[in-house]
Amino acid sequence: GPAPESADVALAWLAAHDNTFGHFINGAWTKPGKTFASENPANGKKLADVTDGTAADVDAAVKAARAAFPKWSALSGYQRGKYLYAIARLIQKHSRLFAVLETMDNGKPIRESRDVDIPLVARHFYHHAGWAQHLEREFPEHVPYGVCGQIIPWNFPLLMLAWKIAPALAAGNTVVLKPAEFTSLTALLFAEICDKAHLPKGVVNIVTGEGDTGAAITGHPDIDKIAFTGSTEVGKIIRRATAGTGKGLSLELGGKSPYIVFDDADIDSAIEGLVDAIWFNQGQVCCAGSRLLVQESIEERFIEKLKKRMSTLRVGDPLDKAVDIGALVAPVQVERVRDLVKKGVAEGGQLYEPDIDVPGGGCFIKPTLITNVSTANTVANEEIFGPVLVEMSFRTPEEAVALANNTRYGLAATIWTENVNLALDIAPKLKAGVVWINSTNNFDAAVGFGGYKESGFGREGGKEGMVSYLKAKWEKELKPFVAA
Ligand code: TXE
Repeated sequence: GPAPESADVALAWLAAHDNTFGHFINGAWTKPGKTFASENPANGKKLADVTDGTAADVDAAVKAARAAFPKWSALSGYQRGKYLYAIARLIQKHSRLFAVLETMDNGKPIRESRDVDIPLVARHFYHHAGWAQHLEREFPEHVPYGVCGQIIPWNFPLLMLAWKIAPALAAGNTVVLKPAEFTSLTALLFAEICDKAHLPKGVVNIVTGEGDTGAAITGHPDIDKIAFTGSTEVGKIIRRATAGTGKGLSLELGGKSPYIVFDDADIDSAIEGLVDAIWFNQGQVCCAGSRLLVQESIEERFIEKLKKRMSTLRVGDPLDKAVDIGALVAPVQVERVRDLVKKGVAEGGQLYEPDIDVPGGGCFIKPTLITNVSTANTVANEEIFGPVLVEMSFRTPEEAVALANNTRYGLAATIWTENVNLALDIAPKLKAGVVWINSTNNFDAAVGFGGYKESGFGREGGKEGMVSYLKAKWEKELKPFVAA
């Protein structure tokens, strides 16, 4: 196969920073404080030391964002759009560095960071640059919130940053963003991109740290809106923490999304879709198709084919361009996934792991299938957030809908059938923010994404996502449009 992607470009960037980072506040790097290590989950090697943000660091970042807000929000949308275009172009220009750094920090295959994550990041900034220019016309009675506190997870580090920062900036807000502790590095590289784009200082502030740093953001009195993506557990903590305040709030939380295969489906396509649904990004995807529901009449044949396909998946070095499944983000996640699999087996599930090689010394887990599962089992209900698929069967479409909706979550759902009438009948009955028909894991900046039930509330992307960074406000006299 092709030679693995070289790590050099990322190692050189880290070395240029002495592998040690402070926060990016008010357009400048702070002196590193107490730090924690950021490791490559594929080999356990330390990549850098990252500062564990204190409440005082968060406060400094909020002050910078507050000070930058009046001028930034007073720019015309066209002027703000120009900065977003500049950021999008710079991300494309440095896409190789971003992709390699993301893969080393997170463990995801380079094919994914190169072909999915980073292009979608650029797309998100281009899309919102467009929105910025239309705001005065489309939402004349709206104003930005002010300072937004944004807390993101580690599964799509730079993409989740883009989902948060692009619409916030387009709308005229300023931000304090905290990346997840496992994956701070591309957010820090992004800070440099903001600088290169001549973004006014204080508009984007990046504060690194763990849960306490996040809590300092959600509890800060001078933040106007919180946007969070992460675990349902922390989402509930944040909802409680902000309940007694006037803060805006959007939550994008966990999922246990059904992947429904009817007996008339194109089986080969359904299996390829499933590979994408549950083994993309090692299954660490909030909308992963993690609950396979197969119509009973084809169950045996389908599972047999699926097992064959699983045995052709390649698990290994994420920088290897031929690898399908890389490393999970951190040892603690490997433990969490293994514990859930053990529970699944203890409760009667039947385990299948293909007989394939997996490298040692890193956070690798084989693609895993658990069959013979019932709705009462832990693995049928809890988000596993790993490369583990759980399977159940159904007889009728009504039963498929009931099983699909039998969850506290509701982020996504997939239907596989050649019968378009059936698909269009089922789709509206599924309680999920997005329903894919004969495709899966499709995203676009122009489409709002978010959940039902405990998967959270608010939408990101699309018009809904744009509106979520604006407050309705009626002013008698509208500001005239000022061209730059
Ligand atoms: O998430 P956390 P964890 C799920 C997934 C995974 C599990 C645990 O099932 O196995 O959560 O992952 C910050 N106040 N998802 O523990 O803790 C934290 O620093 C404010 C699904 O890593 O929710 C990080 O930046 N912030 C999910 C962010 O929250 C706090 C993606 C997310 O980490 C905080 C991630 C607090 N009290 C995990 N505590 C998805 N929906 O995609 C932590 N944080």
